[in-house]
Amino acid sequence: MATPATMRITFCCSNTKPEPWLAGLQAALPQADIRLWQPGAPAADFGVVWAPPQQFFDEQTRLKGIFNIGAGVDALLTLRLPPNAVVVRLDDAGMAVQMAEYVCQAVIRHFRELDACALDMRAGQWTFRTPRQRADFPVGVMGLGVLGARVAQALSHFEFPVLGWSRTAKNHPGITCFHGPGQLTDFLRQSRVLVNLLPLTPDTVNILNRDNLSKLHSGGYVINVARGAHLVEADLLALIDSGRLSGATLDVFRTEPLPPDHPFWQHPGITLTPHTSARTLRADSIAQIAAKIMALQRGDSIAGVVDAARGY
Ligand code: NDP
Ligand code: OXD
Repeated sequence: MATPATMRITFCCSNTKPEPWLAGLQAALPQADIRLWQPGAPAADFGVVWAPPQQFFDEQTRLKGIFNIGAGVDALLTLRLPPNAVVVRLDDAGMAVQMAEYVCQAVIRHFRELDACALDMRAGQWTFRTPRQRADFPVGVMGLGVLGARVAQALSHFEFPVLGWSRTAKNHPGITCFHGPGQLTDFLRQSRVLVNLLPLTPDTVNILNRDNLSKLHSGGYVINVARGAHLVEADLLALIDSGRLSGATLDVFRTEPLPPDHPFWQHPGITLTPHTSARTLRADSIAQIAAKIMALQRGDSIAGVVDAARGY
């Protein structure tokens, strides 16, 4: 009887220390041959990747599955991929709760004027501000997927009016749901704080532009935690500087790291973080990827498979 061939897994993740990933994957899949990819490496069955070079896919033409160690696959889908490989994104894997805590803190910090309060205290001033009405701060969440739905739910627990916008129709208790391009204007007009959790696709690039952002309530606030290329940066700056919008919290940028001379660095109305709102958690991600590789080997279906034509 023929011995079943050993499953080969190749790991090719930029800006990622490989050793703990290789050790974790090996512990989770002891029967597999798991190696760091090198040019000329033997053909593998599965790839675990983040921002691999095109050469990786040009050589690894027999991959059955490509596991992206992030939720967003926009960069991956710009590469020529092996035609028969399924592309799998991280499906929460500990990111949803991080995104919920990040967005809730940004909304609450804005709503409660905590930055102004901290500045007053720094200046030795014990001052109170008139409490604002939660009902005056409807929060619109663009994207009601794995992360957006969790964020919308978390915001509703703080009793903000929450609206959501997705590609297909949704029904989430407590969230006013909109969908499709035909309902985008209504969604924006009813939002004061706008949270972006869309994937970056040809349909969503530059969606945070002057025209759309001008539909928010006067004094609107923008929280971009998805991708930098969703936002037309000059439009945001102009709208804040004119007073039409009150500010923004930005975690992602068109160029990362943010260039040293970028106007965002010193802008008093903009709070910045370095693409850190929801980090990939190694142990959770390895457990999810290993379970999915075993499911695929058994011929079972898995969640988180990317539809390349849709772009996410
Ligand atoms: P999902 O694929 O689970 O959800 C995407 C959501 O966007 C879905 O609700 C989808 O609609 C909606 N959508 C897609 N295209 C459109 C469109 N054209 N118009 C309206 N709605 C649209 O993704 P995740 O929630 O897991 O992640 C979202 C993004 O967050 C990632 O793609 C990534 O870019 C970003 N991200 C950022 C991180 C950070 O640290 N800053 C960390 C992790 C992710 P439908 O439900 O109808 O399909
Ligand atoms: C992701 C990210 O897509 O970290 O997971 O941005």
